[in-house]
Amino acid sequence: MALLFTSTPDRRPVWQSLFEAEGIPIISGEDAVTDPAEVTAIACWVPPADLSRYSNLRAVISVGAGVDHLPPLPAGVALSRTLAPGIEAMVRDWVVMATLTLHRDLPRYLEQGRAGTWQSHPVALAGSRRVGILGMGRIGTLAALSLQALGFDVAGLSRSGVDGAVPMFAASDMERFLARSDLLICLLPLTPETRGILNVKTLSALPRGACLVHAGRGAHLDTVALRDALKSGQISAAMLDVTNPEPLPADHWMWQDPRVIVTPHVAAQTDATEGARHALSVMRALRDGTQVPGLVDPVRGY
Ligand code: NDP
Ligand code: OXD
Repeated sequence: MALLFTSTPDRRPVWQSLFEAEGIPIISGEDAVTDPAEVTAIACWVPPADLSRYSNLRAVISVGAGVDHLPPLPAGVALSRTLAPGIEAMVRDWVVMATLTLHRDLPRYLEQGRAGTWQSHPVALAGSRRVGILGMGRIGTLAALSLQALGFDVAGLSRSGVDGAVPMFAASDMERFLARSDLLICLLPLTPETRGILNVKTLSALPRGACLVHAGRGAHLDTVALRDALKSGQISAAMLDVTNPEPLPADHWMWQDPRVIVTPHVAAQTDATEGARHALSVMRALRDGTQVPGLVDPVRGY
């Protein structure tokens, strides 16, 4: 029973020492595999192309929170996404930063600053800004609580719409949710249902002049729809951590538009210790026959 670790080499020493301390064998890199039958689980961002050589493989662990980049796994192989408080807190921090950036008109002041223009504009109270969070899972809920503590009028939307920390809408009530979102935050997983969800129809359903904060996945957003919405004034500004494609080409219009701020998918990075701890919990579950933590439902896709 061993874990094959194929993620970034700089994390290997931390993983190695934590696994050694627990007495669970770890193999660093595919080149180091001598007997593929020993591999019980693989921790990776992208798994090895040929999984069929690992005849005793029982789980693949995504070293991130998202799993949309992974191919379908062979039958009987569980998919686990890394559950780590650090990932959730980092994305929460990025979302709070982006929300305040747009709420306090920073793109406009940065543009004015480049022209040497000293000019003030009205400042709205946080409580007058209705924030809507699309995706109220582990990260959406954390972000909602922080934004609520800052005074924003926060609501959330999930597939089920079950009660949460803030007023909730179900996916079937999307229009009503969008109509009350002056600032829309996307924290959805990418699934067949959510691909392209930020499109002409949804952006048009927001109040005029709404802002967009997006840290889900690039393929949620139709960038042509965003460009048109910025042009018409339907959307006033956007801050994005994820794009389609990634990396965003150097000549992409979004880099040039002063109303759009892009960060290069850095809202969160998995801390090596937290990632290794999650993988250890998966290995223990496989050993003890208990529920694998972070188990992804292959039908729902998250
Ligand atoms: P969770 O699985 O905990 O939560 C997902 C949420 O999305 C749930 O509330 C779920 O609803 C909701 N949802 C799923 N499908 C739909 C749908 N069709 N319509 C409406 N709501 C839907 O995920 P996390 O909070 O941990 O992570 C969310 C995403 O954040 C990740 O999948 C990833 O894409 C992104 N992410 C980005 C990072 C970055 O660096 N930019 C870092 C980490 C994550 P329900 O509760 O009813 O199931
Ligand atoms: C993740 C990410 O899914 O980095 O963890 O986006």
